[in-house]
Amino acid sequence: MPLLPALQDVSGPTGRAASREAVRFGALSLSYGRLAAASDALAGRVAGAGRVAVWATPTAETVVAVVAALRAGVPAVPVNPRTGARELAHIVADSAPSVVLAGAADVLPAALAGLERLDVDTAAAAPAAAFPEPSPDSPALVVYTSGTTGPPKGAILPRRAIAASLDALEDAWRWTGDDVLVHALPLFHVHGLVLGVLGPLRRGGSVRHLGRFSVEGVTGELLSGGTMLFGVPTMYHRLAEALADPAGSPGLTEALAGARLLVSGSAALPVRDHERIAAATGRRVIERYGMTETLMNTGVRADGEARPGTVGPPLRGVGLRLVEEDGTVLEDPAAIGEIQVRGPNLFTGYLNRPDATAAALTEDGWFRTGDMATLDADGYVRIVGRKATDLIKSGGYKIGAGEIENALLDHPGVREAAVTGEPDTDLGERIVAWVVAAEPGSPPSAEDLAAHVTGLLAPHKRPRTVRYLDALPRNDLGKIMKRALGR
Ligand code: MCA
Ligand code: AMP
Repeated sequence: MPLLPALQDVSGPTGRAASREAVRFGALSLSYGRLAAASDALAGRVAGAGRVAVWATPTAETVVAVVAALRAGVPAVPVNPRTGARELAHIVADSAPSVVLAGAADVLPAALAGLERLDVDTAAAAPAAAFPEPSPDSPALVVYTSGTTGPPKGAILPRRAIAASLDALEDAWRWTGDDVLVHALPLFHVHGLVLGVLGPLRRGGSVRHLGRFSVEGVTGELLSGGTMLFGVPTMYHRLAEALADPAGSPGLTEALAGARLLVSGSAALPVRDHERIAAATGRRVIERYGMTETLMNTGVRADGEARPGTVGPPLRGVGLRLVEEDGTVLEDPAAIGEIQVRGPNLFTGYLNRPDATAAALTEDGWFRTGDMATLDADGYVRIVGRKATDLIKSGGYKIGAGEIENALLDHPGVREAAVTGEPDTDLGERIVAWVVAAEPGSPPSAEDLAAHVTGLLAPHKRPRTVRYLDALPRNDLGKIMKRALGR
């Protein structure tokens, strides 16, 4: 089966009728026929390119660009349009795209100026070209994801992983072409792009993207035909807050109560928000657990029990085990161990990083997630923490403390810096920078440091709190003792 069967043959027996809506962004709606035509027209132009960068704004242009690359069998590298100069330079140098795909009105930064630019036209008509389906093992996407230290790594996702993971979700959630997915997730990560766009397109269903998250937007789309909502816990927290103030959000209770599935992922959904939404709407949010490198590993089934604090059992085809520090597989499911996963949903490796790929996988192909968990008696996975304290999840984004520390140290007013995550009711974790100023009498302001990090890396990596110290706590070997920083 091709990766996107509904686009292969828009009017044939396997495809949806050409006039059926595929994607909607605000007032712009693309039918399957239009999406197939626009993406095939672009596919003809990118065919043969080594890799293409996609300027991944939350727009229909991004969908056309990614689908075109998939049709042409050219790996796409989705780029956060808010990426700062240093991170963008790294992504461009590392992934070496030959072309960048962007909307005609998009202004691209200097780091992309050396690439051929192709403007995406959502109204383009395709020449009648047939694209052979590429091999399942060929790379479809390269998605950049942060580690504890160093710049982000490009996870190579083959077509088979995307197909396997989306089909496992079809099985778990009874996801069909009749579903209308609503979300407001960014289109440069797995959650928003693979689950949130390729998911509906693989099923022949539709997606309505809000452009940016708002309680009113979610309410409106769910009340006008949306059947499923995907979001990160920060979004569900904001919905729970709005529910607590019914006068301020008319229709929200009915909207959430009427949805077929409310799904949360990318970080742990606080039990309190889960319970608040359940109490107000009678609906329980279900959680699924995944990673950029593994796509989806576990998920509560549509007909399963949405137990707060758990991410459900392994999805179809996914092997999951808990291991001790020394690699011993745990026999006692109630004991805490690191989650390892294996299956067709896995990436093939990090681009240009055989060292990191080898470190992430065991000899027999299990991926070391770094997530710590226990198992309930019926196999439900309960994530209890992370191995690395230097990884922060803020708003559902994974952020490495090391990359922020390096950026802070490049500020002339900073002599020493350490970054930690602190609990935050809205973001899950909040980035906190601990700074020793070069001139203690005139330290750089918190706003200045946030703008500095935003300019080099990305806005979601900026410190939300800055604390000034005379010296960082260090052990006898000179290593910063982050635990002494109040983590
Ligand atoms: C703020 N802004 C700035 C600055 N400060 N811009 C420039 N310079 C600055 N110094 C802008 C932001 O870009 C944004 O603009 C607005 O101000 C608010 O920013 P921020 O405070 O960061 O937004 P927020 O309110 O904290 O956002 C919450 C959020 C967001 C909407 C929940 O965190 C989000 O979209 N999270 C989703 C993360 C995600 O998809 N993760 C998936 C990866 P504007 O408002 O215009 O944008 S995990 C994954 O894929 C795995 C497989 C999985 O399991 O899912
Ligand atoms: P990323 O590298 O951005 O793909 O983030 C993957 C990480 O997000 C995982 O390793 C987990 O730590 C976390 N994660 C994703 N989904 C969940 C969930 N439902 N509950 C808890 N953590 C999650």
